[in-house]
Amino acid sequence: MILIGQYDSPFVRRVAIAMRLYGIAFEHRPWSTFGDADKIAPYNPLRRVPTLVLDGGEALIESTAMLDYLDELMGPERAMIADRGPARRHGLKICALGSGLADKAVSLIYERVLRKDQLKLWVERCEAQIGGVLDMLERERAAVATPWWFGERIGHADIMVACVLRFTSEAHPALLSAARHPALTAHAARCEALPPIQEIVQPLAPPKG
Ligand SMILES: N[C@@H](CCC(=O)N[C@@H](CS)C(=O)NCC(=O)O)C(=O)O
Repeated sequence: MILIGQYDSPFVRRVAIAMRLYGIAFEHRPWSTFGDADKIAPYNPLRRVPTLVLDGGEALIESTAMLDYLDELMGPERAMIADRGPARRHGLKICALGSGLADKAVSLIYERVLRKDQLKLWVERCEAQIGGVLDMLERERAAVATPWWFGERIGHADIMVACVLRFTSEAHPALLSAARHPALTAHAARCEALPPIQEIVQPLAPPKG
């Protein structure tokens, strides 16, 4: 399999970390969304990353669809999310909050670096959405007594939240703080201490306007 995209993307990183934790080998093509858009386009006309090219040539888009495929390969015992019921719905909700937060953090960085005059209405909306999700995730994580969000094993929710926390802290440091988000700060530290997660990392390099 070929994973296209750079590890400063929280979406690319969550997929790469899952593949590493599952022990699935892959070729990494660290193409940039803007600089290498023409290389990405034949696989994904959205020119977005991650794009995952399967061994038969089929290209998957959307990180959630990639994890769904990887989970199917692994089977329900090894999958890093419950296979049904309330635990699955809750796991998907935490993942959706994390990936939605990443969407807004990415939008906001594009607004800041690509637009000459930022649109105040959009900046304030993104900041309110980011702040609201961080506060909800903080409450949710603080209420969990187990080492990981859903028990004794790391899961997709843990990884998604860790990836978006790193991205947000690099892209918008004023929006995230240990004082306001202590449980999330501890969560990020626990995840980032794991060797496979430490190895899959890249400092943020936003596009230039
Ligand atoms: N929902 C998508 C989001 C992917 C995404 O937004 N990727 C960003 C990089 S972090 C991208 O490709 N941006 C370029 C663009 O939107 O044109 C997923 O989960 O894979």
